[in-house]
Amino acid sequence: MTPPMDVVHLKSMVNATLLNLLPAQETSPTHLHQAMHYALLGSGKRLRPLLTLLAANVATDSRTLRMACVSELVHTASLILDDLPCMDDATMRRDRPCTHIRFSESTAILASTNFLNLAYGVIADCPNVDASTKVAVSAHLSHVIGSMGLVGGQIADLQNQPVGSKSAIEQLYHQKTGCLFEFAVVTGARLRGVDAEVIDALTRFARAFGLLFQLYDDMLDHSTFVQETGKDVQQDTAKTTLLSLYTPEEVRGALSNAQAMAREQLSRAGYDESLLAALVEQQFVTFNGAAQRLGV
Ligand code: GRG
Repeated sequence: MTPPMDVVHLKSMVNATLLNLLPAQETSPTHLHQAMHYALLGSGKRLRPLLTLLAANVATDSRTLRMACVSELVHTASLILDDLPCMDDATMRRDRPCTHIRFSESTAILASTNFLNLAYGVIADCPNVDASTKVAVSAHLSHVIGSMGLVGGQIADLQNQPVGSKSAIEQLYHQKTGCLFEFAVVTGARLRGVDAEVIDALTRFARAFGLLFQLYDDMLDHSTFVQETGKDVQQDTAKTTLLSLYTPEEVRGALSNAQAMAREQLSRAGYDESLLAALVEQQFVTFNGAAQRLGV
């Protein structure tokens, strides 16, 4: 019997696929391709591709691996832009200087643009995926990147206007983080050919998981975590975040409600005993540990 595939092994398959999707560094324009290798192949956790593979029931065929990498290409594009001087003005990302610092701002912007272009190309060229699935995945991705998704979340974040309600900031977190998780899990499920009920449950799961992950990211921004992030901390001290808006009891409540919601929806989607559920539980341990260290 084949032993169950572990997450470390899946991550190495994702890394190999990502490398394969890029033009070689020696291919002209070399400066751009070197910047793309640098930004993409650093120390990322590859959480989004892993979610796709696990939602596809640990499928590791070429089409699932390629589709799983789409979210990582988009995520990397967003990190490059987020770090620019005109945005968060960061210096470190994935344990090394940001792409615009190691290369140049113009190269970083072009590398990011080319990652988005590549993402749509990977979907269009993916073998053994029917045209209707490709259209559905592309339309979903367009929504996730656009003004109701990452771009919209980022502009709201940069404008940093007073956030009126907790639900408004939760919506912002969904746009900045949750919607790409949603894309990742739903894409995995689409490749399995699941029904609308499963897609709906996974969409709700991803909203809860995205909220938890963004809350965790806010915690990492605290100086306590400077050694473990591989990126700049205290970037958000002047911004409204759930941590600044919530009392410690409310943060604990939000963590526990979102975990309960994520578990419930994974179970509704039929993933109770799956490696996806195990990965999610492992993430919860990390989130709760960070909350404990911050004293919330
Ligand atoms: C056009 C794609 C595109 C985006 C434009 C710049 C921008 C709009 C959005 C940025 C949104 C952003 C940076 C959200 C934060 C997401 C987040 C929690 C990042 C950290 O993710 P990890 O911890 O990072 O998974 P690694 O490095 O492990 O992949």
